[in-house]
Amino acid sequence: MRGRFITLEGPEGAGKTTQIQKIREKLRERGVSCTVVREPGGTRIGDRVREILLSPEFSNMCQRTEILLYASSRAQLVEEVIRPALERGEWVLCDRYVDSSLAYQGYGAMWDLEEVKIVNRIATGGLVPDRTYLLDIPVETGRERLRLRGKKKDRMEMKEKLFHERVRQGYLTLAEREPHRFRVVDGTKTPDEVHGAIMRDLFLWAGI
Ligand code: T5A
Repeated sequence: MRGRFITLEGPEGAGKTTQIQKIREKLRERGVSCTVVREPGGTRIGDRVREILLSPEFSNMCQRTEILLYASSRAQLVEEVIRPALERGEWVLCDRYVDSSLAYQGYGAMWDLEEVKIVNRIATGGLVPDRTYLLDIPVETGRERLRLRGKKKDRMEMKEKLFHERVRQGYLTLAEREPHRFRVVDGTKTPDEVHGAIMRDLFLWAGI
């Protein structure tokens, strides 16, 4: 039986990485084997593309290049990791996927949403997640978390606050349009509370 494809989405510092680790542990306890990946990256080619995409050195990157680079990293990840894992019957937990391109390049950078969708349909061969958790937090909360973490800002994090506000609203719009796939979770709660909310839904949905 084909595995299940779960994605986590959200603005900067929403807690996706933190939650994915917790979900993996909980699923392991239930005997479900998982492959965990993150975007951009997750393959040798994708990791190189990630360096280009996030380096502040390339502040002059044009919008088409950005859309295509995110999609190319994704194409490699789907082909090399995600599809094979699903075909082996594993669950795949993916930290960002096509919805990130729709939210950031579509809503954030205000590129034509249909064009972003077309490019990504080509990149993924039409592979859509079975379930998507949107961790919703205010832009300022996410920024504060990243500031406390103390890592240098990457090219995307350096974008203006208004850009990130559009990303957040864009995500909420995407979730509204596909209520059967998306679950919106309040990302401002403690990590354990967020985890509890995700697992309650996930167990119910998956019937395990
Ligand atoms: N991008 C990506 C696009 O523009 N288009 C695309 O198609 C794709 C795929 C990726 C960048 O690329 C953009 C989006 C991004 O700007 P990244 O470094 O992978 O760059 O960035 P993020 O995915 O945003 O990862 P972050 O690490 O910044 O955020 P996470 O994973 O959401 O958050 P996490 O778990 O690392 O937590 C951040 C901090 O907050 C704390 C953690 O301990 C950590 O210090 N934290 C909490 N604190 C309080 N309460 C909670 N509930 C907390 N949860 C976590």
